[in-house]
Amino acid sequence: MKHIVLQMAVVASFLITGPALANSDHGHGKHANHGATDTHQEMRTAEGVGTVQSIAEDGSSVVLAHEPIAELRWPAMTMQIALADPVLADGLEVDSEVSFVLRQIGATDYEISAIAPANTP
Ligand SMILES: [Cu+2]
Repeated sequence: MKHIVLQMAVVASFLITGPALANSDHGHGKHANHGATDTHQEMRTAEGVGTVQSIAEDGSSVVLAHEPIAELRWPAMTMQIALADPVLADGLEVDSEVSFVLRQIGATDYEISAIAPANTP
C-alpha cells in the first residue's frame, strides 16, 4: 500500500507543478538581478545597443561596450559576450554601433542571438 500512496503523490505533484512551471515563462523579466539571485531556468531575452570593441578571430565572441540594459538591470559596461553562431560576426566592424539581442543560456550566462548595425544616426 505504501508504494501506491507514494506513486500517487508523485503524480499529484507533477500535475500541480507542471502547468505552474509552464506559465512561469511570463512576467519574470522584471526581477532579474544579473541572474545572481535568480534561479528560474526559463530562457530570457533582452535587447541592447552598444559599440563593438573587438571581435574574436574565430567568431565565437565579441567585446561590446554596451549601454544599460534595463530588463536585466545591467549597467553600461564593456564585456565579452559569446555569439550564438560565428556567422553573426560576419559584417561586424570594430568601432561600429550595433543593436543586439541577448539570450539567457544559464543562471548568469548570456549569448548574443542576433546582432546588426544600429539604425540610430
Ligand atoms: Cu554587460
